[in-house]
Amino acid sequence: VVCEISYVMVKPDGVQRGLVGEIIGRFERKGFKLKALQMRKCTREIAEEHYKDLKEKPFFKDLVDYILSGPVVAMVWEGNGVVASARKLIGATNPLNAEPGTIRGDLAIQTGRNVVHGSDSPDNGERETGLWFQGDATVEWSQTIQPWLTE
Ligand code: DAT
Ligand code: MG
Repeated sequence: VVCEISYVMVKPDGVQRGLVGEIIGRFERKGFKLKALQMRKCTREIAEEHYKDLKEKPFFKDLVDYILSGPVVAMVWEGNGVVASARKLIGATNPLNAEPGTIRGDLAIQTGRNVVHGSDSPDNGERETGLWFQGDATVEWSQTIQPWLTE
């Protein structure tokens, strides 16, 4: 039974740069299952709660302002190992250190504009999904290609 989910988000720079399809496509082609998708402008409360572990960092305010600077595309992806795999697909926090082939390695040049977020643990996948998709249930559906993706 699959129960692991990752909260993935195209940040405002990714939306403005027209990278939404490119980023969603990488997770879709990998084979993970899309459970929720919404374009939205978030509130300061949600942005601060999302990044609460970084509250003491000197860049916290700039980070929150950046997340609020335009719409984001919020997603939930499901699959065994999806959290760690999504982090690999996304690449290192500093895009200059991110491997070519990763989203940040291919598409970004600065930590403060690194186009995409992915949860760093299964617990945070649940926490962030609850935060961004409050009340809106994620969608239950069966992916008919599933037997061609997993045994
Ligand atoms: P990640 O997004 O790879 O999980 P993180 O959780 O450590 O990285 O930090 C969240 C975001 O905060 C990151 O995507 C960009 C920003 N950030 C992290 N470290 C930073 C730094 N040293 N200077 C500016 N922004 C930073
Ligand atoms: Mg993080």
